[in-house]
Amino acid sequence: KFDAVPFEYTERDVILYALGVNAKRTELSLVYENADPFVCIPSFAVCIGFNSQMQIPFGDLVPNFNPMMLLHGEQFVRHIKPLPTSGKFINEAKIVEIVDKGKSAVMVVGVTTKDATTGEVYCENEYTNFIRGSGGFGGPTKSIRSGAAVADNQPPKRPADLIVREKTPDDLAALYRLSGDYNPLHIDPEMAAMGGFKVPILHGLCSYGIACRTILREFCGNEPAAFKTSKVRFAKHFFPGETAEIHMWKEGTNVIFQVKVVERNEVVISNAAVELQGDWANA
Ligand code: HDC
Repeated sequence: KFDAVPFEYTERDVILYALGVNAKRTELSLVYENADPFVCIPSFAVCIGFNSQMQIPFGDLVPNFNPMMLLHGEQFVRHIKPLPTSGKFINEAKIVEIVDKGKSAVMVVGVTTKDATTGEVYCENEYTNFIRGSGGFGGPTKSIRSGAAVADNQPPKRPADLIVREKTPDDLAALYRLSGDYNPLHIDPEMAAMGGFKVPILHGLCSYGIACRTILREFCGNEPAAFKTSKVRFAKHFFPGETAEIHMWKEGTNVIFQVKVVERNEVVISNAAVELQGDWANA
């Protein structure tokens, strides 16, 4: 366990996040504070918890740590209460597990977000950091996690129930950084080259946010309380400017989904689902 880290945000941050996950000016509920309703996209939960990871001494916990070799591997969020459009929270971080994958290390950081005044829990994040070149330290080779956080979420055999295409702007990673992940991998060509990429790549959490924004609109009528959990695996990198194609299947209370990059015909998000609750789960 690490120190509790406060996090405060305003309506401006909620709008900036929506624009950072490619919301359009016409999506008034997401980008206009006077809209009725004006809502916070549930996936903003990942931004609230993100900075409490910074206190973790990655270099003391795995060998040969190089921050440019760290990629976001997976994300899980338990959406416990809908996020307000402004608020003051406290984040408590802990290491959930560190798995030794031979060449790489997989470090899962859990963050619980509580209202700063009432102590009520609003969301729980699990950030899976995939650290290339930091494996082989003799740690456990298999995860001990279970449940929705590690669910396989294989798409059914039938064609997707819905496919939405969305071109991303070249500048999307530059904009998404302002929601709190200032990792140079997403803006600095020299740092991206150190990480093995020809140009800076998009934040995994930005492509996750694009998918969550789409599912919120298409399956939940923009009602944030519909989200119960969300989980994704970042299977391949995504370059800003490419076109996301989001394939969605309603299966029971889940929306199983995949994100493909059209230009390279690559699946960049796999093993992914948003679990719905309330009326939206049975719709
Ligand atoms: O899947 C590969 C890949 O490149 N994925 C894309 C990664 C990506 O683009 N992520 C988003 C952008 S990076 C980002 O946003 C960083 C952000 O800024 C983070 C900030 C955090 C800051 C923290 C504070 C300082 C790759 C490279 C991840 C894996 O590919 P391979 O090495 O080829 O792995 P593979 O041989 O297929 O599998 C080996 C074992 O690893 C498991 N695995 C595979 N992909 C995984 C993964 N585990 C977690 N997440 C993934 N994405 C496999 O299951 C396999 O395990 P096992 O041997 O037990 O079966």
